[in-house]
Amino acid sequence: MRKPRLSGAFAFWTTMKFVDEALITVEAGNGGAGCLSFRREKYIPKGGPDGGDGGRGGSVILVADENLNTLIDYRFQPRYRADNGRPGEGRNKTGAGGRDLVLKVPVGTTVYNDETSTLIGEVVADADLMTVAEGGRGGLGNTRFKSSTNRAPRRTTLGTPGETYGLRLELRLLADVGLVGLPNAGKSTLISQLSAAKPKIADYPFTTLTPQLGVVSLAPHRNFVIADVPGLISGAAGGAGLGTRFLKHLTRTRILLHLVDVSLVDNKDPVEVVETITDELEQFSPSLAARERWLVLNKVDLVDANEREGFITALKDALNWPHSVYVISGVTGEGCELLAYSLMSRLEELAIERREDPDAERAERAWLDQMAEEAHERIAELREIRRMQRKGVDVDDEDDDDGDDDHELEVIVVRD
Ligand SMILES: Nc1nc2c(ncn2[C@@H]2O[C@H](COP(=O)(O)OP(=O)(O)OP(=O)(O)O)[C@@H](O)[C@H]2O)c(=O)[nH]1
Ligand SMILES: [Mg+2]
Repeated sequence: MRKPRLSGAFAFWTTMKFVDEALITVEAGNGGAGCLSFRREKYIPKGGPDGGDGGRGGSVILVADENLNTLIDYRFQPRYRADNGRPGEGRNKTGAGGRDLVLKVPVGTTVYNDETSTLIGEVVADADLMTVAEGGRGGLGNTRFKSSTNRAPRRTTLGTPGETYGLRLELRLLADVGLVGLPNAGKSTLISQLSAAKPKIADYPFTTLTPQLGVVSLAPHRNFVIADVPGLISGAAGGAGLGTRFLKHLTRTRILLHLVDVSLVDNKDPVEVVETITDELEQFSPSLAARERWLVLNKVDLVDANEREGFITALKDALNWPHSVYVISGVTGEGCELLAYSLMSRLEELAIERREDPDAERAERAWLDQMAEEAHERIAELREIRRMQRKGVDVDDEDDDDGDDDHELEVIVVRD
């Protein structure tokens, strides 16, 4: 097969540490105090009140920046504070407002309140803004309290404190296509066949320990991002193997590719294998399991050439799959080009649908939100199970002692 070539924009690659989670504290500025002051002017012995209001405290605002693809900086500096508002002054001068603190985050960053674990929001497009801590209001100067009965009020108020929150920032890899399958199904081999990504490939399970991204570039402006995540095994939803926590990276994809090893070298029945993965996806997030998922029957080079046609036809009949089914060999490249172009066309079709039909766009957004929510809940549940297990409390779920969601991910990122 002719390997899809990388176009200019994607020709430059680099590998870097990719952090997909960060805990930060954000503190908005306090409002400035109101001022107590009276006019003191020549020839006016008893001037009225002229204390101005305090200025607003600065807010902490997140802004999406498409040039960023990591939250790593937030690991090094976890605390952020916006300026306080200045106090009011005489001559009815309002105090200067505190400057807002604007923090750049990658597009796709989701923000949670870390204490309550509630979703605050997400920045989805370049330059999207989200206020995460509101600055305090300025206090009132004594001018405000002037009335017909009190011409010389000495009352003022303090500004209100700025909001302070502990936030958990999460970044999902933004890929259009996500790969799922058992360990050894050939996911990494396929991504290396289709893109410039060079993931580790080996003949043992769990070669891939962290998600990897590759860009499949067919022509200028015709490219998509494909995500390779660690393999799933039976019981993954309960934490077996590497568990399902990496699946959250697939909750932003449009199409899932489900790779199935059809070589039968390990004596696994492909139909059962497909069911295993479907079950695990369903337990993790029913709406992720219901996503458009193409079956990719892989390692077809290992099937005897004479029996191949009959074998594949029988297998397709047995699977009775509702979406597309492709037959490939990630190693020889057979069928890979057709798969890549079909994915591209389908992604373009879906994009046009979303652009032209507001209902389709709304439905897709709702679906993405639902997947993100289910994933978040399931991961929180698993975290809780692990916490209980560490405390020695007996829980029904499968043992899962990998314990650490906090690792760094190694991915290949794209620089223009
Ligand atoms: N003959 C043949 N071997 C393949 C094919 N695709 C993958 N393999 C082999 O299968 C083994 C596993 O491939 P990987 O790409 O590492 O599989 P994976 O799904 O990424 O596995 P994990 O990362 O462990 O989940 C390697 O030895 C590959 O060389 C194929 O199409 N034909
Ligand atoms: Mg792999």
